Amino acid sequence: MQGTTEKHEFQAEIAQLLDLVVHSLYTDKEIFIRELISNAADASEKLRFLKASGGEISDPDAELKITVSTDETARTITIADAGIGMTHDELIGNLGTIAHSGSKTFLEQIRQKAADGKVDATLIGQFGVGFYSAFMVAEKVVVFSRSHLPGEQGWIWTSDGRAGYEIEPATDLPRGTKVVVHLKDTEFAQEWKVQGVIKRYSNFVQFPIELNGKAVNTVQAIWTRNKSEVKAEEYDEFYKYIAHDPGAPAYRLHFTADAPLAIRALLFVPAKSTELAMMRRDEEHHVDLYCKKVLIAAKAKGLFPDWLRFLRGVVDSEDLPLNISRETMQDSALLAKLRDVLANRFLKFLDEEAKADAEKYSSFFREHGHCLKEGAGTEWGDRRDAIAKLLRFETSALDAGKLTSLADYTSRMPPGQKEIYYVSAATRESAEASPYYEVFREKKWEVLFLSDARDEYVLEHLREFDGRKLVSAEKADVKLEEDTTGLDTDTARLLANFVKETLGDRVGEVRTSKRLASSPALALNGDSEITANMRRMMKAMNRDADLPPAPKPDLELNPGHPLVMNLEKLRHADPALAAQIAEQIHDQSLAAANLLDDPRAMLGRMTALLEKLAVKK
Ligand code: FE6
Repeated sequence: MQGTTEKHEFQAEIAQLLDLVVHSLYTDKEIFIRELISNAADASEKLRFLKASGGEISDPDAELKITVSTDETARTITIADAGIGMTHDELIGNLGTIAHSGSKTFLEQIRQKAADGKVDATLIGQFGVGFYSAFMVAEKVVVFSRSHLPGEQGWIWTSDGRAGYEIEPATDLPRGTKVVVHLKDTEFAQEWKVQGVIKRYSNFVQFPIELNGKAVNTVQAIWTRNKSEVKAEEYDEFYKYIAHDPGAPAYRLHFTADAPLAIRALLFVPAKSTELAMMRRDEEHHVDLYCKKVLIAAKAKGLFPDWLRFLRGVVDSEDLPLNISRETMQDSALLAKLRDVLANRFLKFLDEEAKADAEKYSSFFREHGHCLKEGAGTEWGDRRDAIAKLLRFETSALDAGKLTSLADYTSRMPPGQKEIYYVSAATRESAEASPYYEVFREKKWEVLFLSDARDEYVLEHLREFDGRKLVSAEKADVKLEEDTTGLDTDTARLLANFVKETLGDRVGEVRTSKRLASSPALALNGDSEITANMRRMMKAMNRDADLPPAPKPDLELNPGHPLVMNLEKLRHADPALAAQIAEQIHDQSLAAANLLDDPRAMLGRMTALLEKLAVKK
């Protein structure tokens, strides 16, 4: 056999990853057992499926069980399965390249955390690279594997996790994979220790697990059991097992249905959003689809709408054909029905949870709300209305950090208020300081503060809630009570004419306002279709070329403001200075509305005005 041994080097990223695994992962070293058993279970699950759907496999009678053996004197732990096994190329491909989409992100994350000194070994399983975790405890790992494909021979893969790996052919291997971990110390070569580790979660593994010849688990799919017979800890352990999440889930929904489809589902919402942590969209789904306990599709796309991609769990339906493929997953009518039932059931569940514990629901929404917003922005009809009820926003009526539903907002509306108002701004502070908010603060009408870029899209898509229009404060036609202390209507009109003449076509219309309290003037986006914030977002995404040019904003003067009242006198006494002040008021209003692109002219003029002021005193 000597001459047939091939030597391979690890790809640079893999070498780095292994280095991090060996030197930075120190807590929870035992998870490597869980990861290797999980790989064995996945491989067995795939084989069971192939068998059930009539595929050709070698050793068709080999029993699908997972055997673990420990040897204290040899200092080894061995995990073997009769799953689909790996070919020569798969053995090389699996560990030789970082083709897996998550691996690069994983590497970045783990590097970052290693620098902060807080690497959690469970990270590794979350990215589907659990096999590497063996190198936390191993001085050498030997993998024996033979693929289920008829005619394939066996292979032996050996590595110390440093120099690279060797691969050589083997004769007489049974179908499946055997991983022999040569340990650095004896801890995981001790039977009682390993037994404790396996016991904790092995009841969720769908295959018998034997440790040194003795059965350790009772195989019964947790989702097929009666709800009243499953303990909360068992659910939590199952969640940790399938989600590779060390923490408990935020929500759990275990339900069965008989009509229109026979369904048993066990769904979880993670307490923490992986999307927020990774700062990127998760393109995968994480719910597995079973038919009578046989896995039909892992991470099944099309089982839930994309905006429910944060869900973890399993769905089992007797009504599905076993041979449903990835393609038919997308367009089968049965799947569409299933997807409908599941999404509606989950929305109903969320609605109940939101009513039962609003605080808890708010923390859920902070983590996963962006997904629901995506749903509200893409769905139509009843589904969209159901999601709209589940949205939460910051609002002027509640303290910072507290969230309201649209239903609670409408219940607080005073009799004269007919619409739901919102202000979009990057922060709550700038929303509160917005000139558009002024009239609402004076009237004590509630305004939603939208700080998430998505919110405005969502509310535009919704258009109304419970029969009430959703209106941007920028476009709202809301007036204050008549004020008799300011300029009279005719004088105010003359002043407005003067300002319009001064500004020329730098401004749209200039008129008197009935909605201002403390600002001298307000710039109003004259665009009836697109809010200023929307325009900024489009610009940020380089999509502003698609938009019609923005019309010049209108200017509304506050006839009761001392500066405006004095300006009226000044335009007779010193027209040049009055013009300068009018220009300054205009620029300041634009700045307050976040519509001023270039502040330089304003700053120059400001300096000139201050100079005059300094001379006078
Ligand atoms: C993980 C070893 C590379 C199968 N069965 C089992 N483990 C599997 C696969 N893995 N990938 C496929 C893995 C190794 C190497 C990857 Br080298 F176990 N048990 Cl089919």
